[in-house]
Amino acid sequence: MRLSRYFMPTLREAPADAQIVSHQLMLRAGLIRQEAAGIYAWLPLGLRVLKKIEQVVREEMDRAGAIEVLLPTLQLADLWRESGRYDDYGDEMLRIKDRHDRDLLYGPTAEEVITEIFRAYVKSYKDLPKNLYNIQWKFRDERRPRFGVMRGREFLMKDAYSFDIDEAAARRSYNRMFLAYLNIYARLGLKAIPVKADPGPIGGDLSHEFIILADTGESEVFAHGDLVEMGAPGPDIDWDGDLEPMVAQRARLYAASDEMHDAARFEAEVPPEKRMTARGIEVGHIFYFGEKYSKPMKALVTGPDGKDVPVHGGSYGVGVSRLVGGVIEASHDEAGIIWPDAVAPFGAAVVNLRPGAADVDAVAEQAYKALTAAGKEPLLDDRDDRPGAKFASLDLVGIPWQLIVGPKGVADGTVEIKRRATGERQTLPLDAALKAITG
Ligand code: 5CA
Repeated sequence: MRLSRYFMPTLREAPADAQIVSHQLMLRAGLIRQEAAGIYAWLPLGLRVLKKIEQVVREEMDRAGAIEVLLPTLQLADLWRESGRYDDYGDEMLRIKDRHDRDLLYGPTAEEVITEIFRAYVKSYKDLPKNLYNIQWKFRDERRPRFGVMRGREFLMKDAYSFDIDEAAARRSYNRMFLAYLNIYARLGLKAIPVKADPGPIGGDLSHEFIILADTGESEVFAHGDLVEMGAPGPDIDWDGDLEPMVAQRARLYAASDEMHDAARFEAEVPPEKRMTARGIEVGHIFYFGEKYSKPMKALVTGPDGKDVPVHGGSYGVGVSRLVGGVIEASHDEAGIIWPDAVAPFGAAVVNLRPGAADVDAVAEQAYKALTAAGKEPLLDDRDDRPGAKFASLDLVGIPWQLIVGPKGVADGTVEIKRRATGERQTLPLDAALKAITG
């Protein structure tokens, strides 16, 4: 992408109402624009990051055996009347009438829709387990939308739904998601801890939130320090094998958010030097709720004994758009965003310090082509601007590498590279510079 033809509207200052650093930086770097309270347009750079995060989530879901679908944003109120949640959900639900006076709603989650699909097709235990997921916009008419994409009204969620013959099988599905979630956050460069949680309006009796540590987080967490150190299991575990030991190893360590915290247990179970109290951001939430939806909605399957039983369900959410803010909270400095390579909107920027000078243009073009061919998705900064302004905007938007081409270097046969995360600079011949960036 040539920056002179691109749309990257950066701002010198963040609007005064942006309270936390990720919100400020998302506005300044031109990732999003607020269109209404809690409702954002995703500008080109923000969209690229959102898509990258979405893709990481997709790959880890697929790896863990979940199957992607795309559900509608608008749902029939009648389905929610069947489950009994239509009246319970309250003011957070955006209710809509169509021209036939039918009640619709903008989905805040999709347990009912997916249960309706499941019951239409799946009739036998032999077709289980199944786990269907979608990455789709949701709407919750939050009382206090704030912190930008962290608590929006319209937001992008990955929601997966598992179906199993009994509780033991459902537990295996739950475990797959539990570990897949740890892998997702690790790939995004985040430290996430699973915390026992209150199932709230989703219902059920087994639930974990995944919380990334950040001072600006809305949740307070109390946890055993080892949980932070333990990290993710990695992609190469046997997803069809017994995952219980890996989950139990983590779940047995004390971790609770404020509403579930038990100070006496915390002190009894965690030695003083391991007691961690921190603020964090909830970036995922998983639930096992058994027959809560299948029973009222009659999603029955025939078991091995020929009897029909309600299927056992779980649901698993990741806040995809919230994660854009979460990654920034975890990775920035005073100059701006520092994207981890895995989610950077562009892998590198080729900075042409003298656009229009034929020899400089030629080297910049050559670097740009080579990085494109290597799959680095480079940005070519061919803007007619002061070098200082170019560097400042590229630092602000957080491109992981800058490859700087100027007249002096071109005369000497060298370019300069700069790593955004460390600020480290090196002057090298072009080939060596390209090698350093492409690894
Ligand atoms: N049906 C279940 C799982 S699919 C569910 O809706 N769970 S949830 O309510 O916990 O939402 C899942 C994730 O979506 C949360 O962990 C959070 O990361 C994200 N999320 C929830 N509300 C918002 C919001 N208002 N703005 C941004 N992200 C949100």
